[in-house]
Amino acid sequence: MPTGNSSLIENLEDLRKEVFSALQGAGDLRALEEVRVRYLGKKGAIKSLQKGLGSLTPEERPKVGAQVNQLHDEVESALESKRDALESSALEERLKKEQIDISLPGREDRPGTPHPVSILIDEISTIFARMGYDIYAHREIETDYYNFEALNFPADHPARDMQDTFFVGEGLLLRSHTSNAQIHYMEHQKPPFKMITPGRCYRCDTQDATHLPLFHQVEGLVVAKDISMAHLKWTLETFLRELFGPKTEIRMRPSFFPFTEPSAEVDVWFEGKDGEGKWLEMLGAGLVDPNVLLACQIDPEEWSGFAFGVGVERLAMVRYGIKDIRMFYENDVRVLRQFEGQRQSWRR
Ligand code: FA5
Repeated sequence: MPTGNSSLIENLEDLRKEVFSALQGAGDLRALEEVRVRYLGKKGAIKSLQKGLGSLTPEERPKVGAQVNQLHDEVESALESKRDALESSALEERLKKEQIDISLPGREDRPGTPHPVSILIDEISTIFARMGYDIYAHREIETDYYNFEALNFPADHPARDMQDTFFVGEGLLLRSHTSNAQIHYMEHQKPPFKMITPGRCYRCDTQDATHLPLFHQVEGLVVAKDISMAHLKWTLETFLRELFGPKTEIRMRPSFFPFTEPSAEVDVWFEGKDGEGKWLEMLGAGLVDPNVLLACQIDPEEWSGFAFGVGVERLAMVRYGIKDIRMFYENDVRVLRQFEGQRQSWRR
């Protein structure tokens, strides 16, 4: 700290020049902050000058003190304007970098679409609801009783081998068909009634082009007076014609299910684009076995019924021309997006 008045004033002049050239040289906010700390900080040059004023004579002190304070204020306001200038140029640069190209086309907002199997279940439900059917749903984790026994599959009967089952312990299994819902429904409803029950089924089947371990069925059940195979055939024909068009032909072949007697497999005639046609198996059906009615406290002397179970993915394959059933669950959006808008245009 210089002692004499004149040398201190000279020092102040040098310091002023030094500070202002440092301010000019500060190219960004960080450099500016360094300048502030160096000259105005607690241990900065101007602050030390202010602290040193005490060693001056009482005559010198007010004059020199006023000059030091003036320098302090000048530097402070110069720092502030420099900070403003640097901040606005930094902002400008950022805006330039982040500029939005408003001529680019916007990103398309694509909210997903229903899965084709859901679309089909919806359509099937609509068709049957129009015919006065109740739409019913029941559980997928089931007891042996509802999946087999009440449906007239006695324990150890070879008919159980027709459905490779996932057992999940404690007498429970994943239902292998939607027929379990027939029993639940009949335990609570008095005939006459008509119902369908769509839902997931599980079988320990090896996956291939027509089989999945998880698939969907729609089960139908009608119990009333004097129900015959003619009612069943008319119902299935009406349903399949609604779904595939009015010229659709079906045929029934004798088959076997423990819970229907007689039983039938139902095929649909499909003509390919090349004009060649073939029968495709779509579902199982038959007249409800009297033992099933008895298991649900319904008198088979008074009531009779028909039932059917159709595979939804198999219907969807034909409907959408998909050759491999696994494509429905690979979740390739290029496949699934083809069904956008199908809900509105499904009827031929
Ligand atoms: C049954 O499941 C019987 N419960 C159907 C039934 C109901 C008959 C009421 C009589 C009265 P089936 O095992 O054939 O039958 O299966 C019926 C349909 O489910 C088949 O025609 C097929 O379309 C579909 N399906 C069966 N297994 C699979 C599988 N692993 N993957 C995809 N679809 C399948």
